[in-house]
Amino acid sequence: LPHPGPSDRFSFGLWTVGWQARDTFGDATRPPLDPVRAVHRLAELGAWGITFHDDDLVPPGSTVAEREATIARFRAALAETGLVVPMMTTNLFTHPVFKDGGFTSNDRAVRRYALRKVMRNLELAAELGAGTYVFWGGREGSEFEGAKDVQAALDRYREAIDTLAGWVRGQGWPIRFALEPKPNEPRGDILLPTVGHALAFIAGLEHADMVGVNPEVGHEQMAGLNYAHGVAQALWAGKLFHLDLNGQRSIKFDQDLVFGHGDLVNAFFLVDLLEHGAPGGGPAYDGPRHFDYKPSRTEDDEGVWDSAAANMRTYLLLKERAASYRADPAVAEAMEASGVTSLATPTLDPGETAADLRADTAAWEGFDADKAGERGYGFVRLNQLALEHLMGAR
Ligand code: GLT
Ligand code: MN
Ligand code: MN
Ligand code: MN
Repeated sequence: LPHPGPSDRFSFGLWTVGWQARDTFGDATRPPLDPVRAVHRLAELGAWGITFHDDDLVPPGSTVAEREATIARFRAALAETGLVVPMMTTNLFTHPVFKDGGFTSNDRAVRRYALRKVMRNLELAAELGAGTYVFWGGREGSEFEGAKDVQAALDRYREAIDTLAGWVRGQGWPIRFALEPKPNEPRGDILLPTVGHALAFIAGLEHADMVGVNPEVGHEQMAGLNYAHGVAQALWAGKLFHLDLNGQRSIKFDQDLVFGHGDLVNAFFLVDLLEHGAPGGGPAYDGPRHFDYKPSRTEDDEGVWDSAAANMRTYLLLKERAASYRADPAVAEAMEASGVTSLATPTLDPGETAADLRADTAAWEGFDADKAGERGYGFVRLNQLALEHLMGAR
């Protein structure tokens, strides 16, 4: 079995292995996890990075001196293990002050407080060298249409991101922003619910070039969407700045299962895309392979670390399976027969205009649509080859 190491660039949120498994119906099933222990255990397992919200590391209510001591102790653990902090983010969802949102709360003073909370943690992100700053707006939304002016909320969302991006740019920090979509939970309906909504929002930002997306497997699948397709569109737009890998089984509450423990076939094609890029030459992904999962509530401490290791093993196994899929001549032949590779050929000839096409009788008058409609595409054969590689039968 493959063993993870720093060159695989696997990272974990402190809130993932540190989740105490408190849910809507039940109390915590695990004791708190010391962030320093998380750093050591993850490093031992072969992870490369650790990510966190401001409040995951520094308990809310800490004095300035306590905050500094906590950060110093954490930094010592990083130095000792070689673990890096590639991404940081802000908790704008736990405290009651954020019950109607942070950047888009109906209360202006709350919006100003939210901005200051982010700025404080961005200063730390710059110090720790985190290149990506994630914005997950879990509380930005509503339960009732009449309770939120969505257009004004989007104005305020844009104002927040523009203000923070301008500030980061002015400071000269090499930090990019990544917006994380989610359709619902904890709010009934969350703003920027999918990758597509987020990409459209980003296009209208003042510093659009430094803002991308952080798509999470489960969040797209909760909306019944195809995660690999969402990631492909983000890559196509040059906006896949970061991602959250986990597992989800169908349209239901956010499960945050181990990567691959949900839709395994979609996970296979996702890893294939991330590692190799699109079959037609579209870009691969070179950022962190970040896991945002929750060790199931049934697991004890040993189960927490087993599940962390499971994420990395599943990724590496899928990477190996995807490489064998791509290297198989039978697959290349099936892709060719299916027209998958020919989709990369432009529909018009070089220099050909709409008027030229209008005059091309072979494209219309001489084209036998009925005959062309008889073509079989062989997609099922191609998919079966993928499954056989995935199952280790080839
Ligand atoms: C929270 C959420 C995740 C986000 C994190 C970043 S926090 O656990 O459910 O999907 O990625 O704020
Ligand atoms: Mn996430
Ligand atoms: Mn989730
Ligand atoms: Mn989550």
